[in-house]
Amino acid sequence: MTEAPARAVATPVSDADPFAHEHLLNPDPLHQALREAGPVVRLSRYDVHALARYEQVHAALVDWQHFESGSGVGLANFRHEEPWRVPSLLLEADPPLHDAPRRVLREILAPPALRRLRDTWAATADELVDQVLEGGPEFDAFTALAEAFPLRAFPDAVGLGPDGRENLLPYGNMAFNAFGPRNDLVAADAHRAAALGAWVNAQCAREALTADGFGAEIWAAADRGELTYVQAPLVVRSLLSAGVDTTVHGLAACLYAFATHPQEWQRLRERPELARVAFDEAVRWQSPVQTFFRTATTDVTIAGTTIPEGTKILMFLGAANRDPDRWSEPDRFDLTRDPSGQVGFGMGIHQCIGQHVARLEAEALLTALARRVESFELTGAPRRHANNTLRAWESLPVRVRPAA
Ligand code: OVV
Repeated sequence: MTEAPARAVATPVSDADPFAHEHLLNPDPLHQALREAGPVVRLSRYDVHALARYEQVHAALVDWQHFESGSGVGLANFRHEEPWRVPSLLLEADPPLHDAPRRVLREILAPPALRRLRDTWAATADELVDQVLEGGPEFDAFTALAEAFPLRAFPDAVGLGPDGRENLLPYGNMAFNAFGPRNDLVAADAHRAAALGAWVNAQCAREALTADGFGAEIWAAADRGELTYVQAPLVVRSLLSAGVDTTVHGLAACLYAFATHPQEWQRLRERPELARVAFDEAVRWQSPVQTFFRTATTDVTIAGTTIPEGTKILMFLGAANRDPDRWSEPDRFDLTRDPSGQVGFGMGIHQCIGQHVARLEAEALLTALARRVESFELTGAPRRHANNTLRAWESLPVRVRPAA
């Protein structure tokens, strides 16, 4: 995607702070302004370049040679700043170091390997939905479903022990805040960062994991020589870092979408096999992971703007996923569209490796709900949760009409 800097252009500059609460809680207006400003915008507040159009975000995601991850995928540049934890072998690594961990985890989380979970998770979802509905028609769909279901399904699949699971969501929230600037959101968790980190690291040890989960399979790959024994616990850590909050807010995006689009809910009830497309469309529409950074490995010219070697580029996945040049009526949640190509899971060599796990969770929960819930609606204003990276939720109050 790099080009000769033949026609230098005046790069638009924005002094907006994308990590201010105002924009985190309601990102669409800023996304639109950045898309319209140009293909590359300099963010003066952080002295980084930003991409908000689909074409440039996609191009940067697939060009790992020019846009590296090894210097960190947050604002912090690991060339100059100490990372807050040992860097991830998957997220914060480039080929060739990235290759072995990626290959190992891809096999473990591939659709054929997940088949054994399908019936278990369907039963877990049925049981959860029954329990919630027994409590009456009004509940908070965020806590009762979007948070509760992944917490019942995923930690068991990894093979975590029973104790301390309440640390998973706070740790993920902290990890996703850490990609942003050291603002108030990072400061709010500083007092427990060490304790949460120590708990997560302890769960990555072979002895802490059951013999039949993803964690044990990662350690077995080390036994086969596909990973070192130093790498294995860090790959387990990736599951615990990226695997819970993402699915929680992705499922919340689905529930919010359906609560506000009753015709689409009817469509899903008639054709529950649409559950997976519905999840992908919700991920496009809300983009639970809003942003990631890359670092330029050389001077890179995009649409006439030269981004200097060694500097950070902020990719607005959420803005790309609503770019009107790529999507018709991008602000509409629409089960008849083909959401493939959306960049909510990224694209290229770092594309979300857990996406099949997430889709399976969504399929289980949405089909369980589709059988039992004729319609549902919001009973109050949903509440967002501010996070430097996640488009996150705090509350989704709903009332359901149970199916006959
Ligand atoms: C928070 C996060 C997102 C994606 C990947 C990872 C962490 C990782 O640790 O690999």
